[in-house]
Amino acid sequence: MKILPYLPDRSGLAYSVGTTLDRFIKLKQSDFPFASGELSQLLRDIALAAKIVNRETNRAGLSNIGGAFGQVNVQGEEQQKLDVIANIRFMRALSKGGEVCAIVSEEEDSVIDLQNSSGKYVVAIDPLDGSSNIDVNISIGTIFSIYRRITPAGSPIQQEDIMQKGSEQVAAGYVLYGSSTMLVYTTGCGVNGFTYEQSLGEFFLSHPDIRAPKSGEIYSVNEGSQLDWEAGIKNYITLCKERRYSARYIGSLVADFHRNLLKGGIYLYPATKKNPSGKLRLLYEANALALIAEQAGAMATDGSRRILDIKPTSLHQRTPLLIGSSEMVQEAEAILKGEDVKSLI
Ligand code: AHM
Ligand code: MG
Repeated sequence: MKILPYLPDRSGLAYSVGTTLDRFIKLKQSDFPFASGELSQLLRDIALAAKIVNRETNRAGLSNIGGAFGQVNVQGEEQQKLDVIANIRFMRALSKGGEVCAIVSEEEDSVIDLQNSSGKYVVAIDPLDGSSNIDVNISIGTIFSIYRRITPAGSPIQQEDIMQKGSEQVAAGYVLYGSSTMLVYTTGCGVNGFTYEQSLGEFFLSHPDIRAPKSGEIYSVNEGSQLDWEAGIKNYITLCKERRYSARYIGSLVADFHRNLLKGGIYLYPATKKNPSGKLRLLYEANALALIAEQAGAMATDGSRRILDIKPTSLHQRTPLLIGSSEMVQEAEAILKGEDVKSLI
């Protein structure tokens, strides 16, 4: 009898396409010699909640969970039923694990103290972003930021634990519930994307080490607000049109960001007369995507400052956001500052 040894291809085994998220997290953990495994567990908890939210969004049309919930959140926006459901799912997942001591959520007025003072991490989350697209089968997303608390574990949560700059994030990511469902995250060592395989109930590495193109030919902005823009934004968008760039705007930040990250492009949500500080929230929308952008070689700014350098002063603080391919963001920022663009073109 002949016995043949099975010789698996061990080259780059750790991070090869098809690796499960769970295995990837475990392998990555060994990159940090003193890691205790809590962050890894936290990422798994988020992935589990994402699977549940994915299931809810997929069958929303059949289970009477579409439409408005009947309440407005602290920002005066009408909550959708799925916003509320996603919030509950993530709250449960994050509170059960024991790694998290406090949560900031778009759907909650105040910081949620999980009464777990031994938890090392603070999470800021938009459980379901792109509310206006929920009921019409258009891509939506979850955005999350993870911070290590500053005050010692075991003591009560303090403001300084919550109000940290984006540059202090230890991990950040998003889930895109789109034509396929993807989880994209960073722990500060590059960006990796995982596609959800529904029948197996697993996320698999599909986009290892994502690198954003330096430039692109897509601009994403709500042009319906043009009359409310400042001159700088008008000038930049005019330039995009003169160059015959493509306009692509879904109205779901995660989806617009994800496309531009892979294909090259810029997303802008500037200050407008209606929203003088922009619309998007620093803590649980802009910061996470800014970290991912930078880790992938792209950029994020509010028009004059790096997003990750902004010190938050309030929980639901808004910020203008220009994010995407580095050369495009630099050029847009220069135009906003009134610099002579001709020399830049
Ligand atoms: P939301 O958190 O209430 O869903 O709002 C955020 C969304 C982003 O996903 C999207 O890019 C933006 O709001 C769209 O806003 P607008 O309709 O003003 O263009
Ligand atoms: Mg949102």
